[in-house]
Amino acid sequence: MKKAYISAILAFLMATLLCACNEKVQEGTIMTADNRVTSEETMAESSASTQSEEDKGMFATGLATEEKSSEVQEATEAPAELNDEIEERCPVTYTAKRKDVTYGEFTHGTYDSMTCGLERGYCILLPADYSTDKKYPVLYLLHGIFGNEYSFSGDASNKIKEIVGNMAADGLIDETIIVCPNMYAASDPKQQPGFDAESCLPYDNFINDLVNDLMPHIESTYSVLTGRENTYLAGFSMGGRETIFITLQRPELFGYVCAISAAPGIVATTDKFMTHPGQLAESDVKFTDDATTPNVFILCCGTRDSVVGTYPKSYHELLEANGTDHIWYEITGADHDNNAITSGLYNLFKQIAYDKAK
Ligand code: FER
Repeated sequence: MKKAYISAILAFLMATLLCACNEKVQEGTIMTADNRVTSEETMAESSASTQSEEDKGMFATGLATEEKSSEVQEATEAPAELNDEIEERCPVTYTAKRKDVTYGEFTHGTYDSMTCGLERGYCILLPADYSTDKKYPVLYLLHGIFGNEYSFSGDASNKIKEIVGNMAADGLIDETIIVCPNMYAASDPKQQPGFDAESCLPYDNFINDLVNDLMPHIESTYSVLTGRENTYLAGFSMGGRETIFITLQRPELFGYVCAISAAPGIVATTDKFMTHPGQLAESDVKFTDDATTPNVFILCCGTRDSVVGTYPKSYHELLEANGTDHIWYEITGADHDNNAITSGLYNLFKQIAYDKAK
């Protein structure tokens, strides 16, 4: 009797210990205090349906990076002489809030999508002194998987407002409108994105919504310059994948393009998340011979990207093998995060500045 009692107590103690250990392991591998995913397998293992809203947000706009003080800073670096060299990191002088610059604010709008048969939303960053007396170039900026039109405007650490505002204030680029669409172009409002082929189809349908519905809406609603020279396209991760796809399909529409940390799936492959049927055959990852192509087509990715790994590099290698001009660079030490986003945006605008100054 006494023996059985002692065994029961021992079993209880063991079970309690095991539970505690398990919790520790979960804390250690899934999330750190600042919500960064720390193990590669962790993201792969969590299927779309089990992803929390917080997890999904990380995909849409990148892993959280440490937020430096958001206080107004004096620019510390003098802007360098304009050249066409890629810089891996966006200089602090462009990400910092400057006292003498007024930045634009995001607002929300809607348009009728014939493609989806729905009213759909977008966020738009107008320059601070937006006026119908002027006309502005437009950048369409595409979010990551599980995102929506608020993904970029809701994350102050991507420094979009600062980069575009500071570069315009320095006279490098013209004041530019940035449109952040909802890239999930589903006809059924109840359909949800996820890591399976069918759930990804609405992303591949966005090309139709963008070209036939959103761009005409923006061009008729705001005071914008039209044509490829004044129309730019960029995207992060799933948005980077669709940026490449859209550019290859409609290269005549966009003069300046940047795909940041592009997700797999343009060509057939199986990664840690899912099997991708592929949007294109490998031999079609190129511009057709007679196409009017972008003046600048950038692909970039962090060297430590824990979500898309070397897929962006494989797109670069495929484009190169197929003879399609582009710029490829890596951001040393960057993960699937805002270091890659700020870098891509800065270098896109820098190439625009250089190209237009020529
Ligand atoms: C995938 C890997 C990454 C994928 C999508 C992503 C649809 C997108 C990540 C992101 O947008 O952050 O296999 O398949």
